[in-house]
Amino acid sequence: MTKKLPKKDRSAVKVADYIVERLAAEGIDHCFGVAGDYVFPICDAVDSSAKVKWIGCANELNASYAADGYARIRGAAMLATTYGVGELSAINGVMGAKAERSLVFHVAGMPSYQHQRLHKIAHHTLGDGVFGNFVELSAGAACCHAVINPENCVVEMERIIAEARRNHQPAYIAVPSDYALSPVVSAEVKPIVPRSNDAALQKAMAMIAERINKAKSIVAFPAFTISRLGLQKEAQKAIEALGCPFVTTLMEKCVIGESHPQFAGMYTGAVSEPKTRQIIEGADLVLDLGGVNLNDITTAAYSGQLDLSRFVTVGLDDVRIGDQVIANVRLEDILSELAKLKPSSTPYKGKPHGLAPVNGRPSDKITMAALYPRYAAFLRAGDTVVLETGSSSLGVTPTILPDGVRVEAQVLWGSIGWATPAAFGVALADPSRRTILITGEGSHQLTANDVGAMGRFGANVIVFVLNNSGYLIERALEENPDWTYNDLAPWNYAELPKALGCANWYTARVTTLGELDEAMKSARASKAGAYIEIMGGKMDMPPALAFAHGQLKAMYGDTP
Ligand SMILES: Cc1ncc(C[n+]2csc(CCOP(=O)(O)OP(=O)(O)O)c2C)c(N)n1
Ligand SMILES: [Mg+2]
Repeated sequence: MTKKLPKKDRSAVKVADYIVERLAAEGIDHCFGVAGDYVFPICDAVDSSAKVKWIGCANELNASYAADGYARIRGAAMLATTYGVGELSAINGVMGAKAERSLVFHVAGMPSYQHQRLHKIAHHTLGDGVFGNFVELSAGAACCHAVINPENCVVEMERIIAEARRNHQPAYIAVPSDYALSPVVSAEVKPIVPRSNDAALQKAMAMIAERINKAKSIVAFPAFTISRLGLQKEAQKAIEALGCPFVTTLMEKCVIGESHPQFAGMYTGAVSEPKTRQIIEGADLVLDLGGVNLNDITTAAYSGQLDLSRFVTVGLDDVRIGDQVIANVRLEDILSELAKLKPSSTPYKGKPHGLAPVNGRPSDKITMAALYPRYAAFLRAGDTVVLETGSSSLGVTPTILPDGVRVEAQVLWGSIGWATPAAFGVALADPSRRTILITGEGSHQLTANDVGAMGRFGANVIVFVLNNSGYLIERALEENPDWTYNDLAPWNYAELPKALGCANWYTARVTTLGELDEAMKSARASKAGAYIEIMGGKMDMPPALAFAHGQLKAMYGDTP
């Protein structure tokens, strides 16, 4: 007699639904992606979810950038791609999120387990019956990964989420299409929240306090990770309790309001204001809060002299003082401990950094000297500015901006085209703020098609595209500015929103300051999005770029 098997539980949660619901519980309510047959079960789970909305992008690279932008605001994002062709297109964006510590959950649909087991020759493969070719590649762009099956799904999701949160970097989740439709095998799990070890926290704080007490001069150096983790207020409280000046790099632009009395300016190596440079390079103790990234861009070609032996570096998960590392302490816990300190002396008070005056006559052509102060005058509290790599970011970052403005840029990874979809993701992540995209036209050409997605999903971004007839930053970074590879197809940028289906957007192409001022007013008033093409000079560049032009050997090394 055959044993009677229990009836299949039709009401059991499917793997795909479980993954979507579990990610929704991480505060994610949009999924960026491009559909494809292997990822259909995930797409279906999103489309039928009451919590997560499907946000179709023009391609997977755009979707990965949009997810990065969204994650920067929300703390985490979801990206869905199909096997091979889709996930590989997303790798640059996911890798950028890894470099810049933005938490993107990248879910990729794989061919079914059954086809994998039979080594079928399937589409989107190399035709070799091997199905592990791409997992390693996508996993390389994440800090952890899992190949999901119904048995491991519940446990693996907890492991992945905890590990991604610990590092604040992407996680890769690959799901075979038949498994995605199978019921999950339930397991007892509790979400793992990264926490400090109490003893380690006490030890770290005692060591930091000793350094603080001994130091004659202290400076705080909040890192870009403060914004990624949403710890801006906590960092500000800690810095106020310390009473010391604080300095930022390009990567932390506006992490704390620039009118804060303790703000001592932006550190950009030898091109910093002398006072800023003296404060940080001369400090006995530099309290690096979050792990600042001292790369060629933030240090202006490794110029300046920071003495790393004077640093106390509070990482996301450890504290480093000289050769000593105290593991298992979280940045957020150190910040709240620092906030309890009583400042011993009167707090530092720097001279206020006012906005640069707006200059030029209405009939003047638009120069960079007139453009950047205009951005500062245009921006206001409640704006989130997404800055593209290129001359624009080198023009905006040294400009003092009003309090309440948030800035997002991809300074370290620096993949051009990032900012357009990232602005889309930022806008969806927090519609209560106005998202402003500032990009060069060359970068925009890589990903401009997702201006269509902005229109489709009602992301009312104000887009500024600087049209300076090519790759200005590249012209400036070479001895010869006229190589033809820095030229571009001359698009009619201001016509893009219409062609891409953005209804009721305000659009303009401006060549004079008067036209620019008018366009800025109309863009601000637009209930839908706005798109302004700014005609700039082919070699008109902001001062920071002109400086870099004189530092080519330091940046790239001497010719052998
Ligand atoms: C994906 C990628 N490809 C190439 C580059 C090299 N690159 C850096 S900036 C730049 C040109 C940017 O030009 P544009 O957006 O027009 O800004 P501009 O400097 O002209 O204002 C290029 C090609 C890069 N950073 N990323
Ligand atoms: Mg350009």
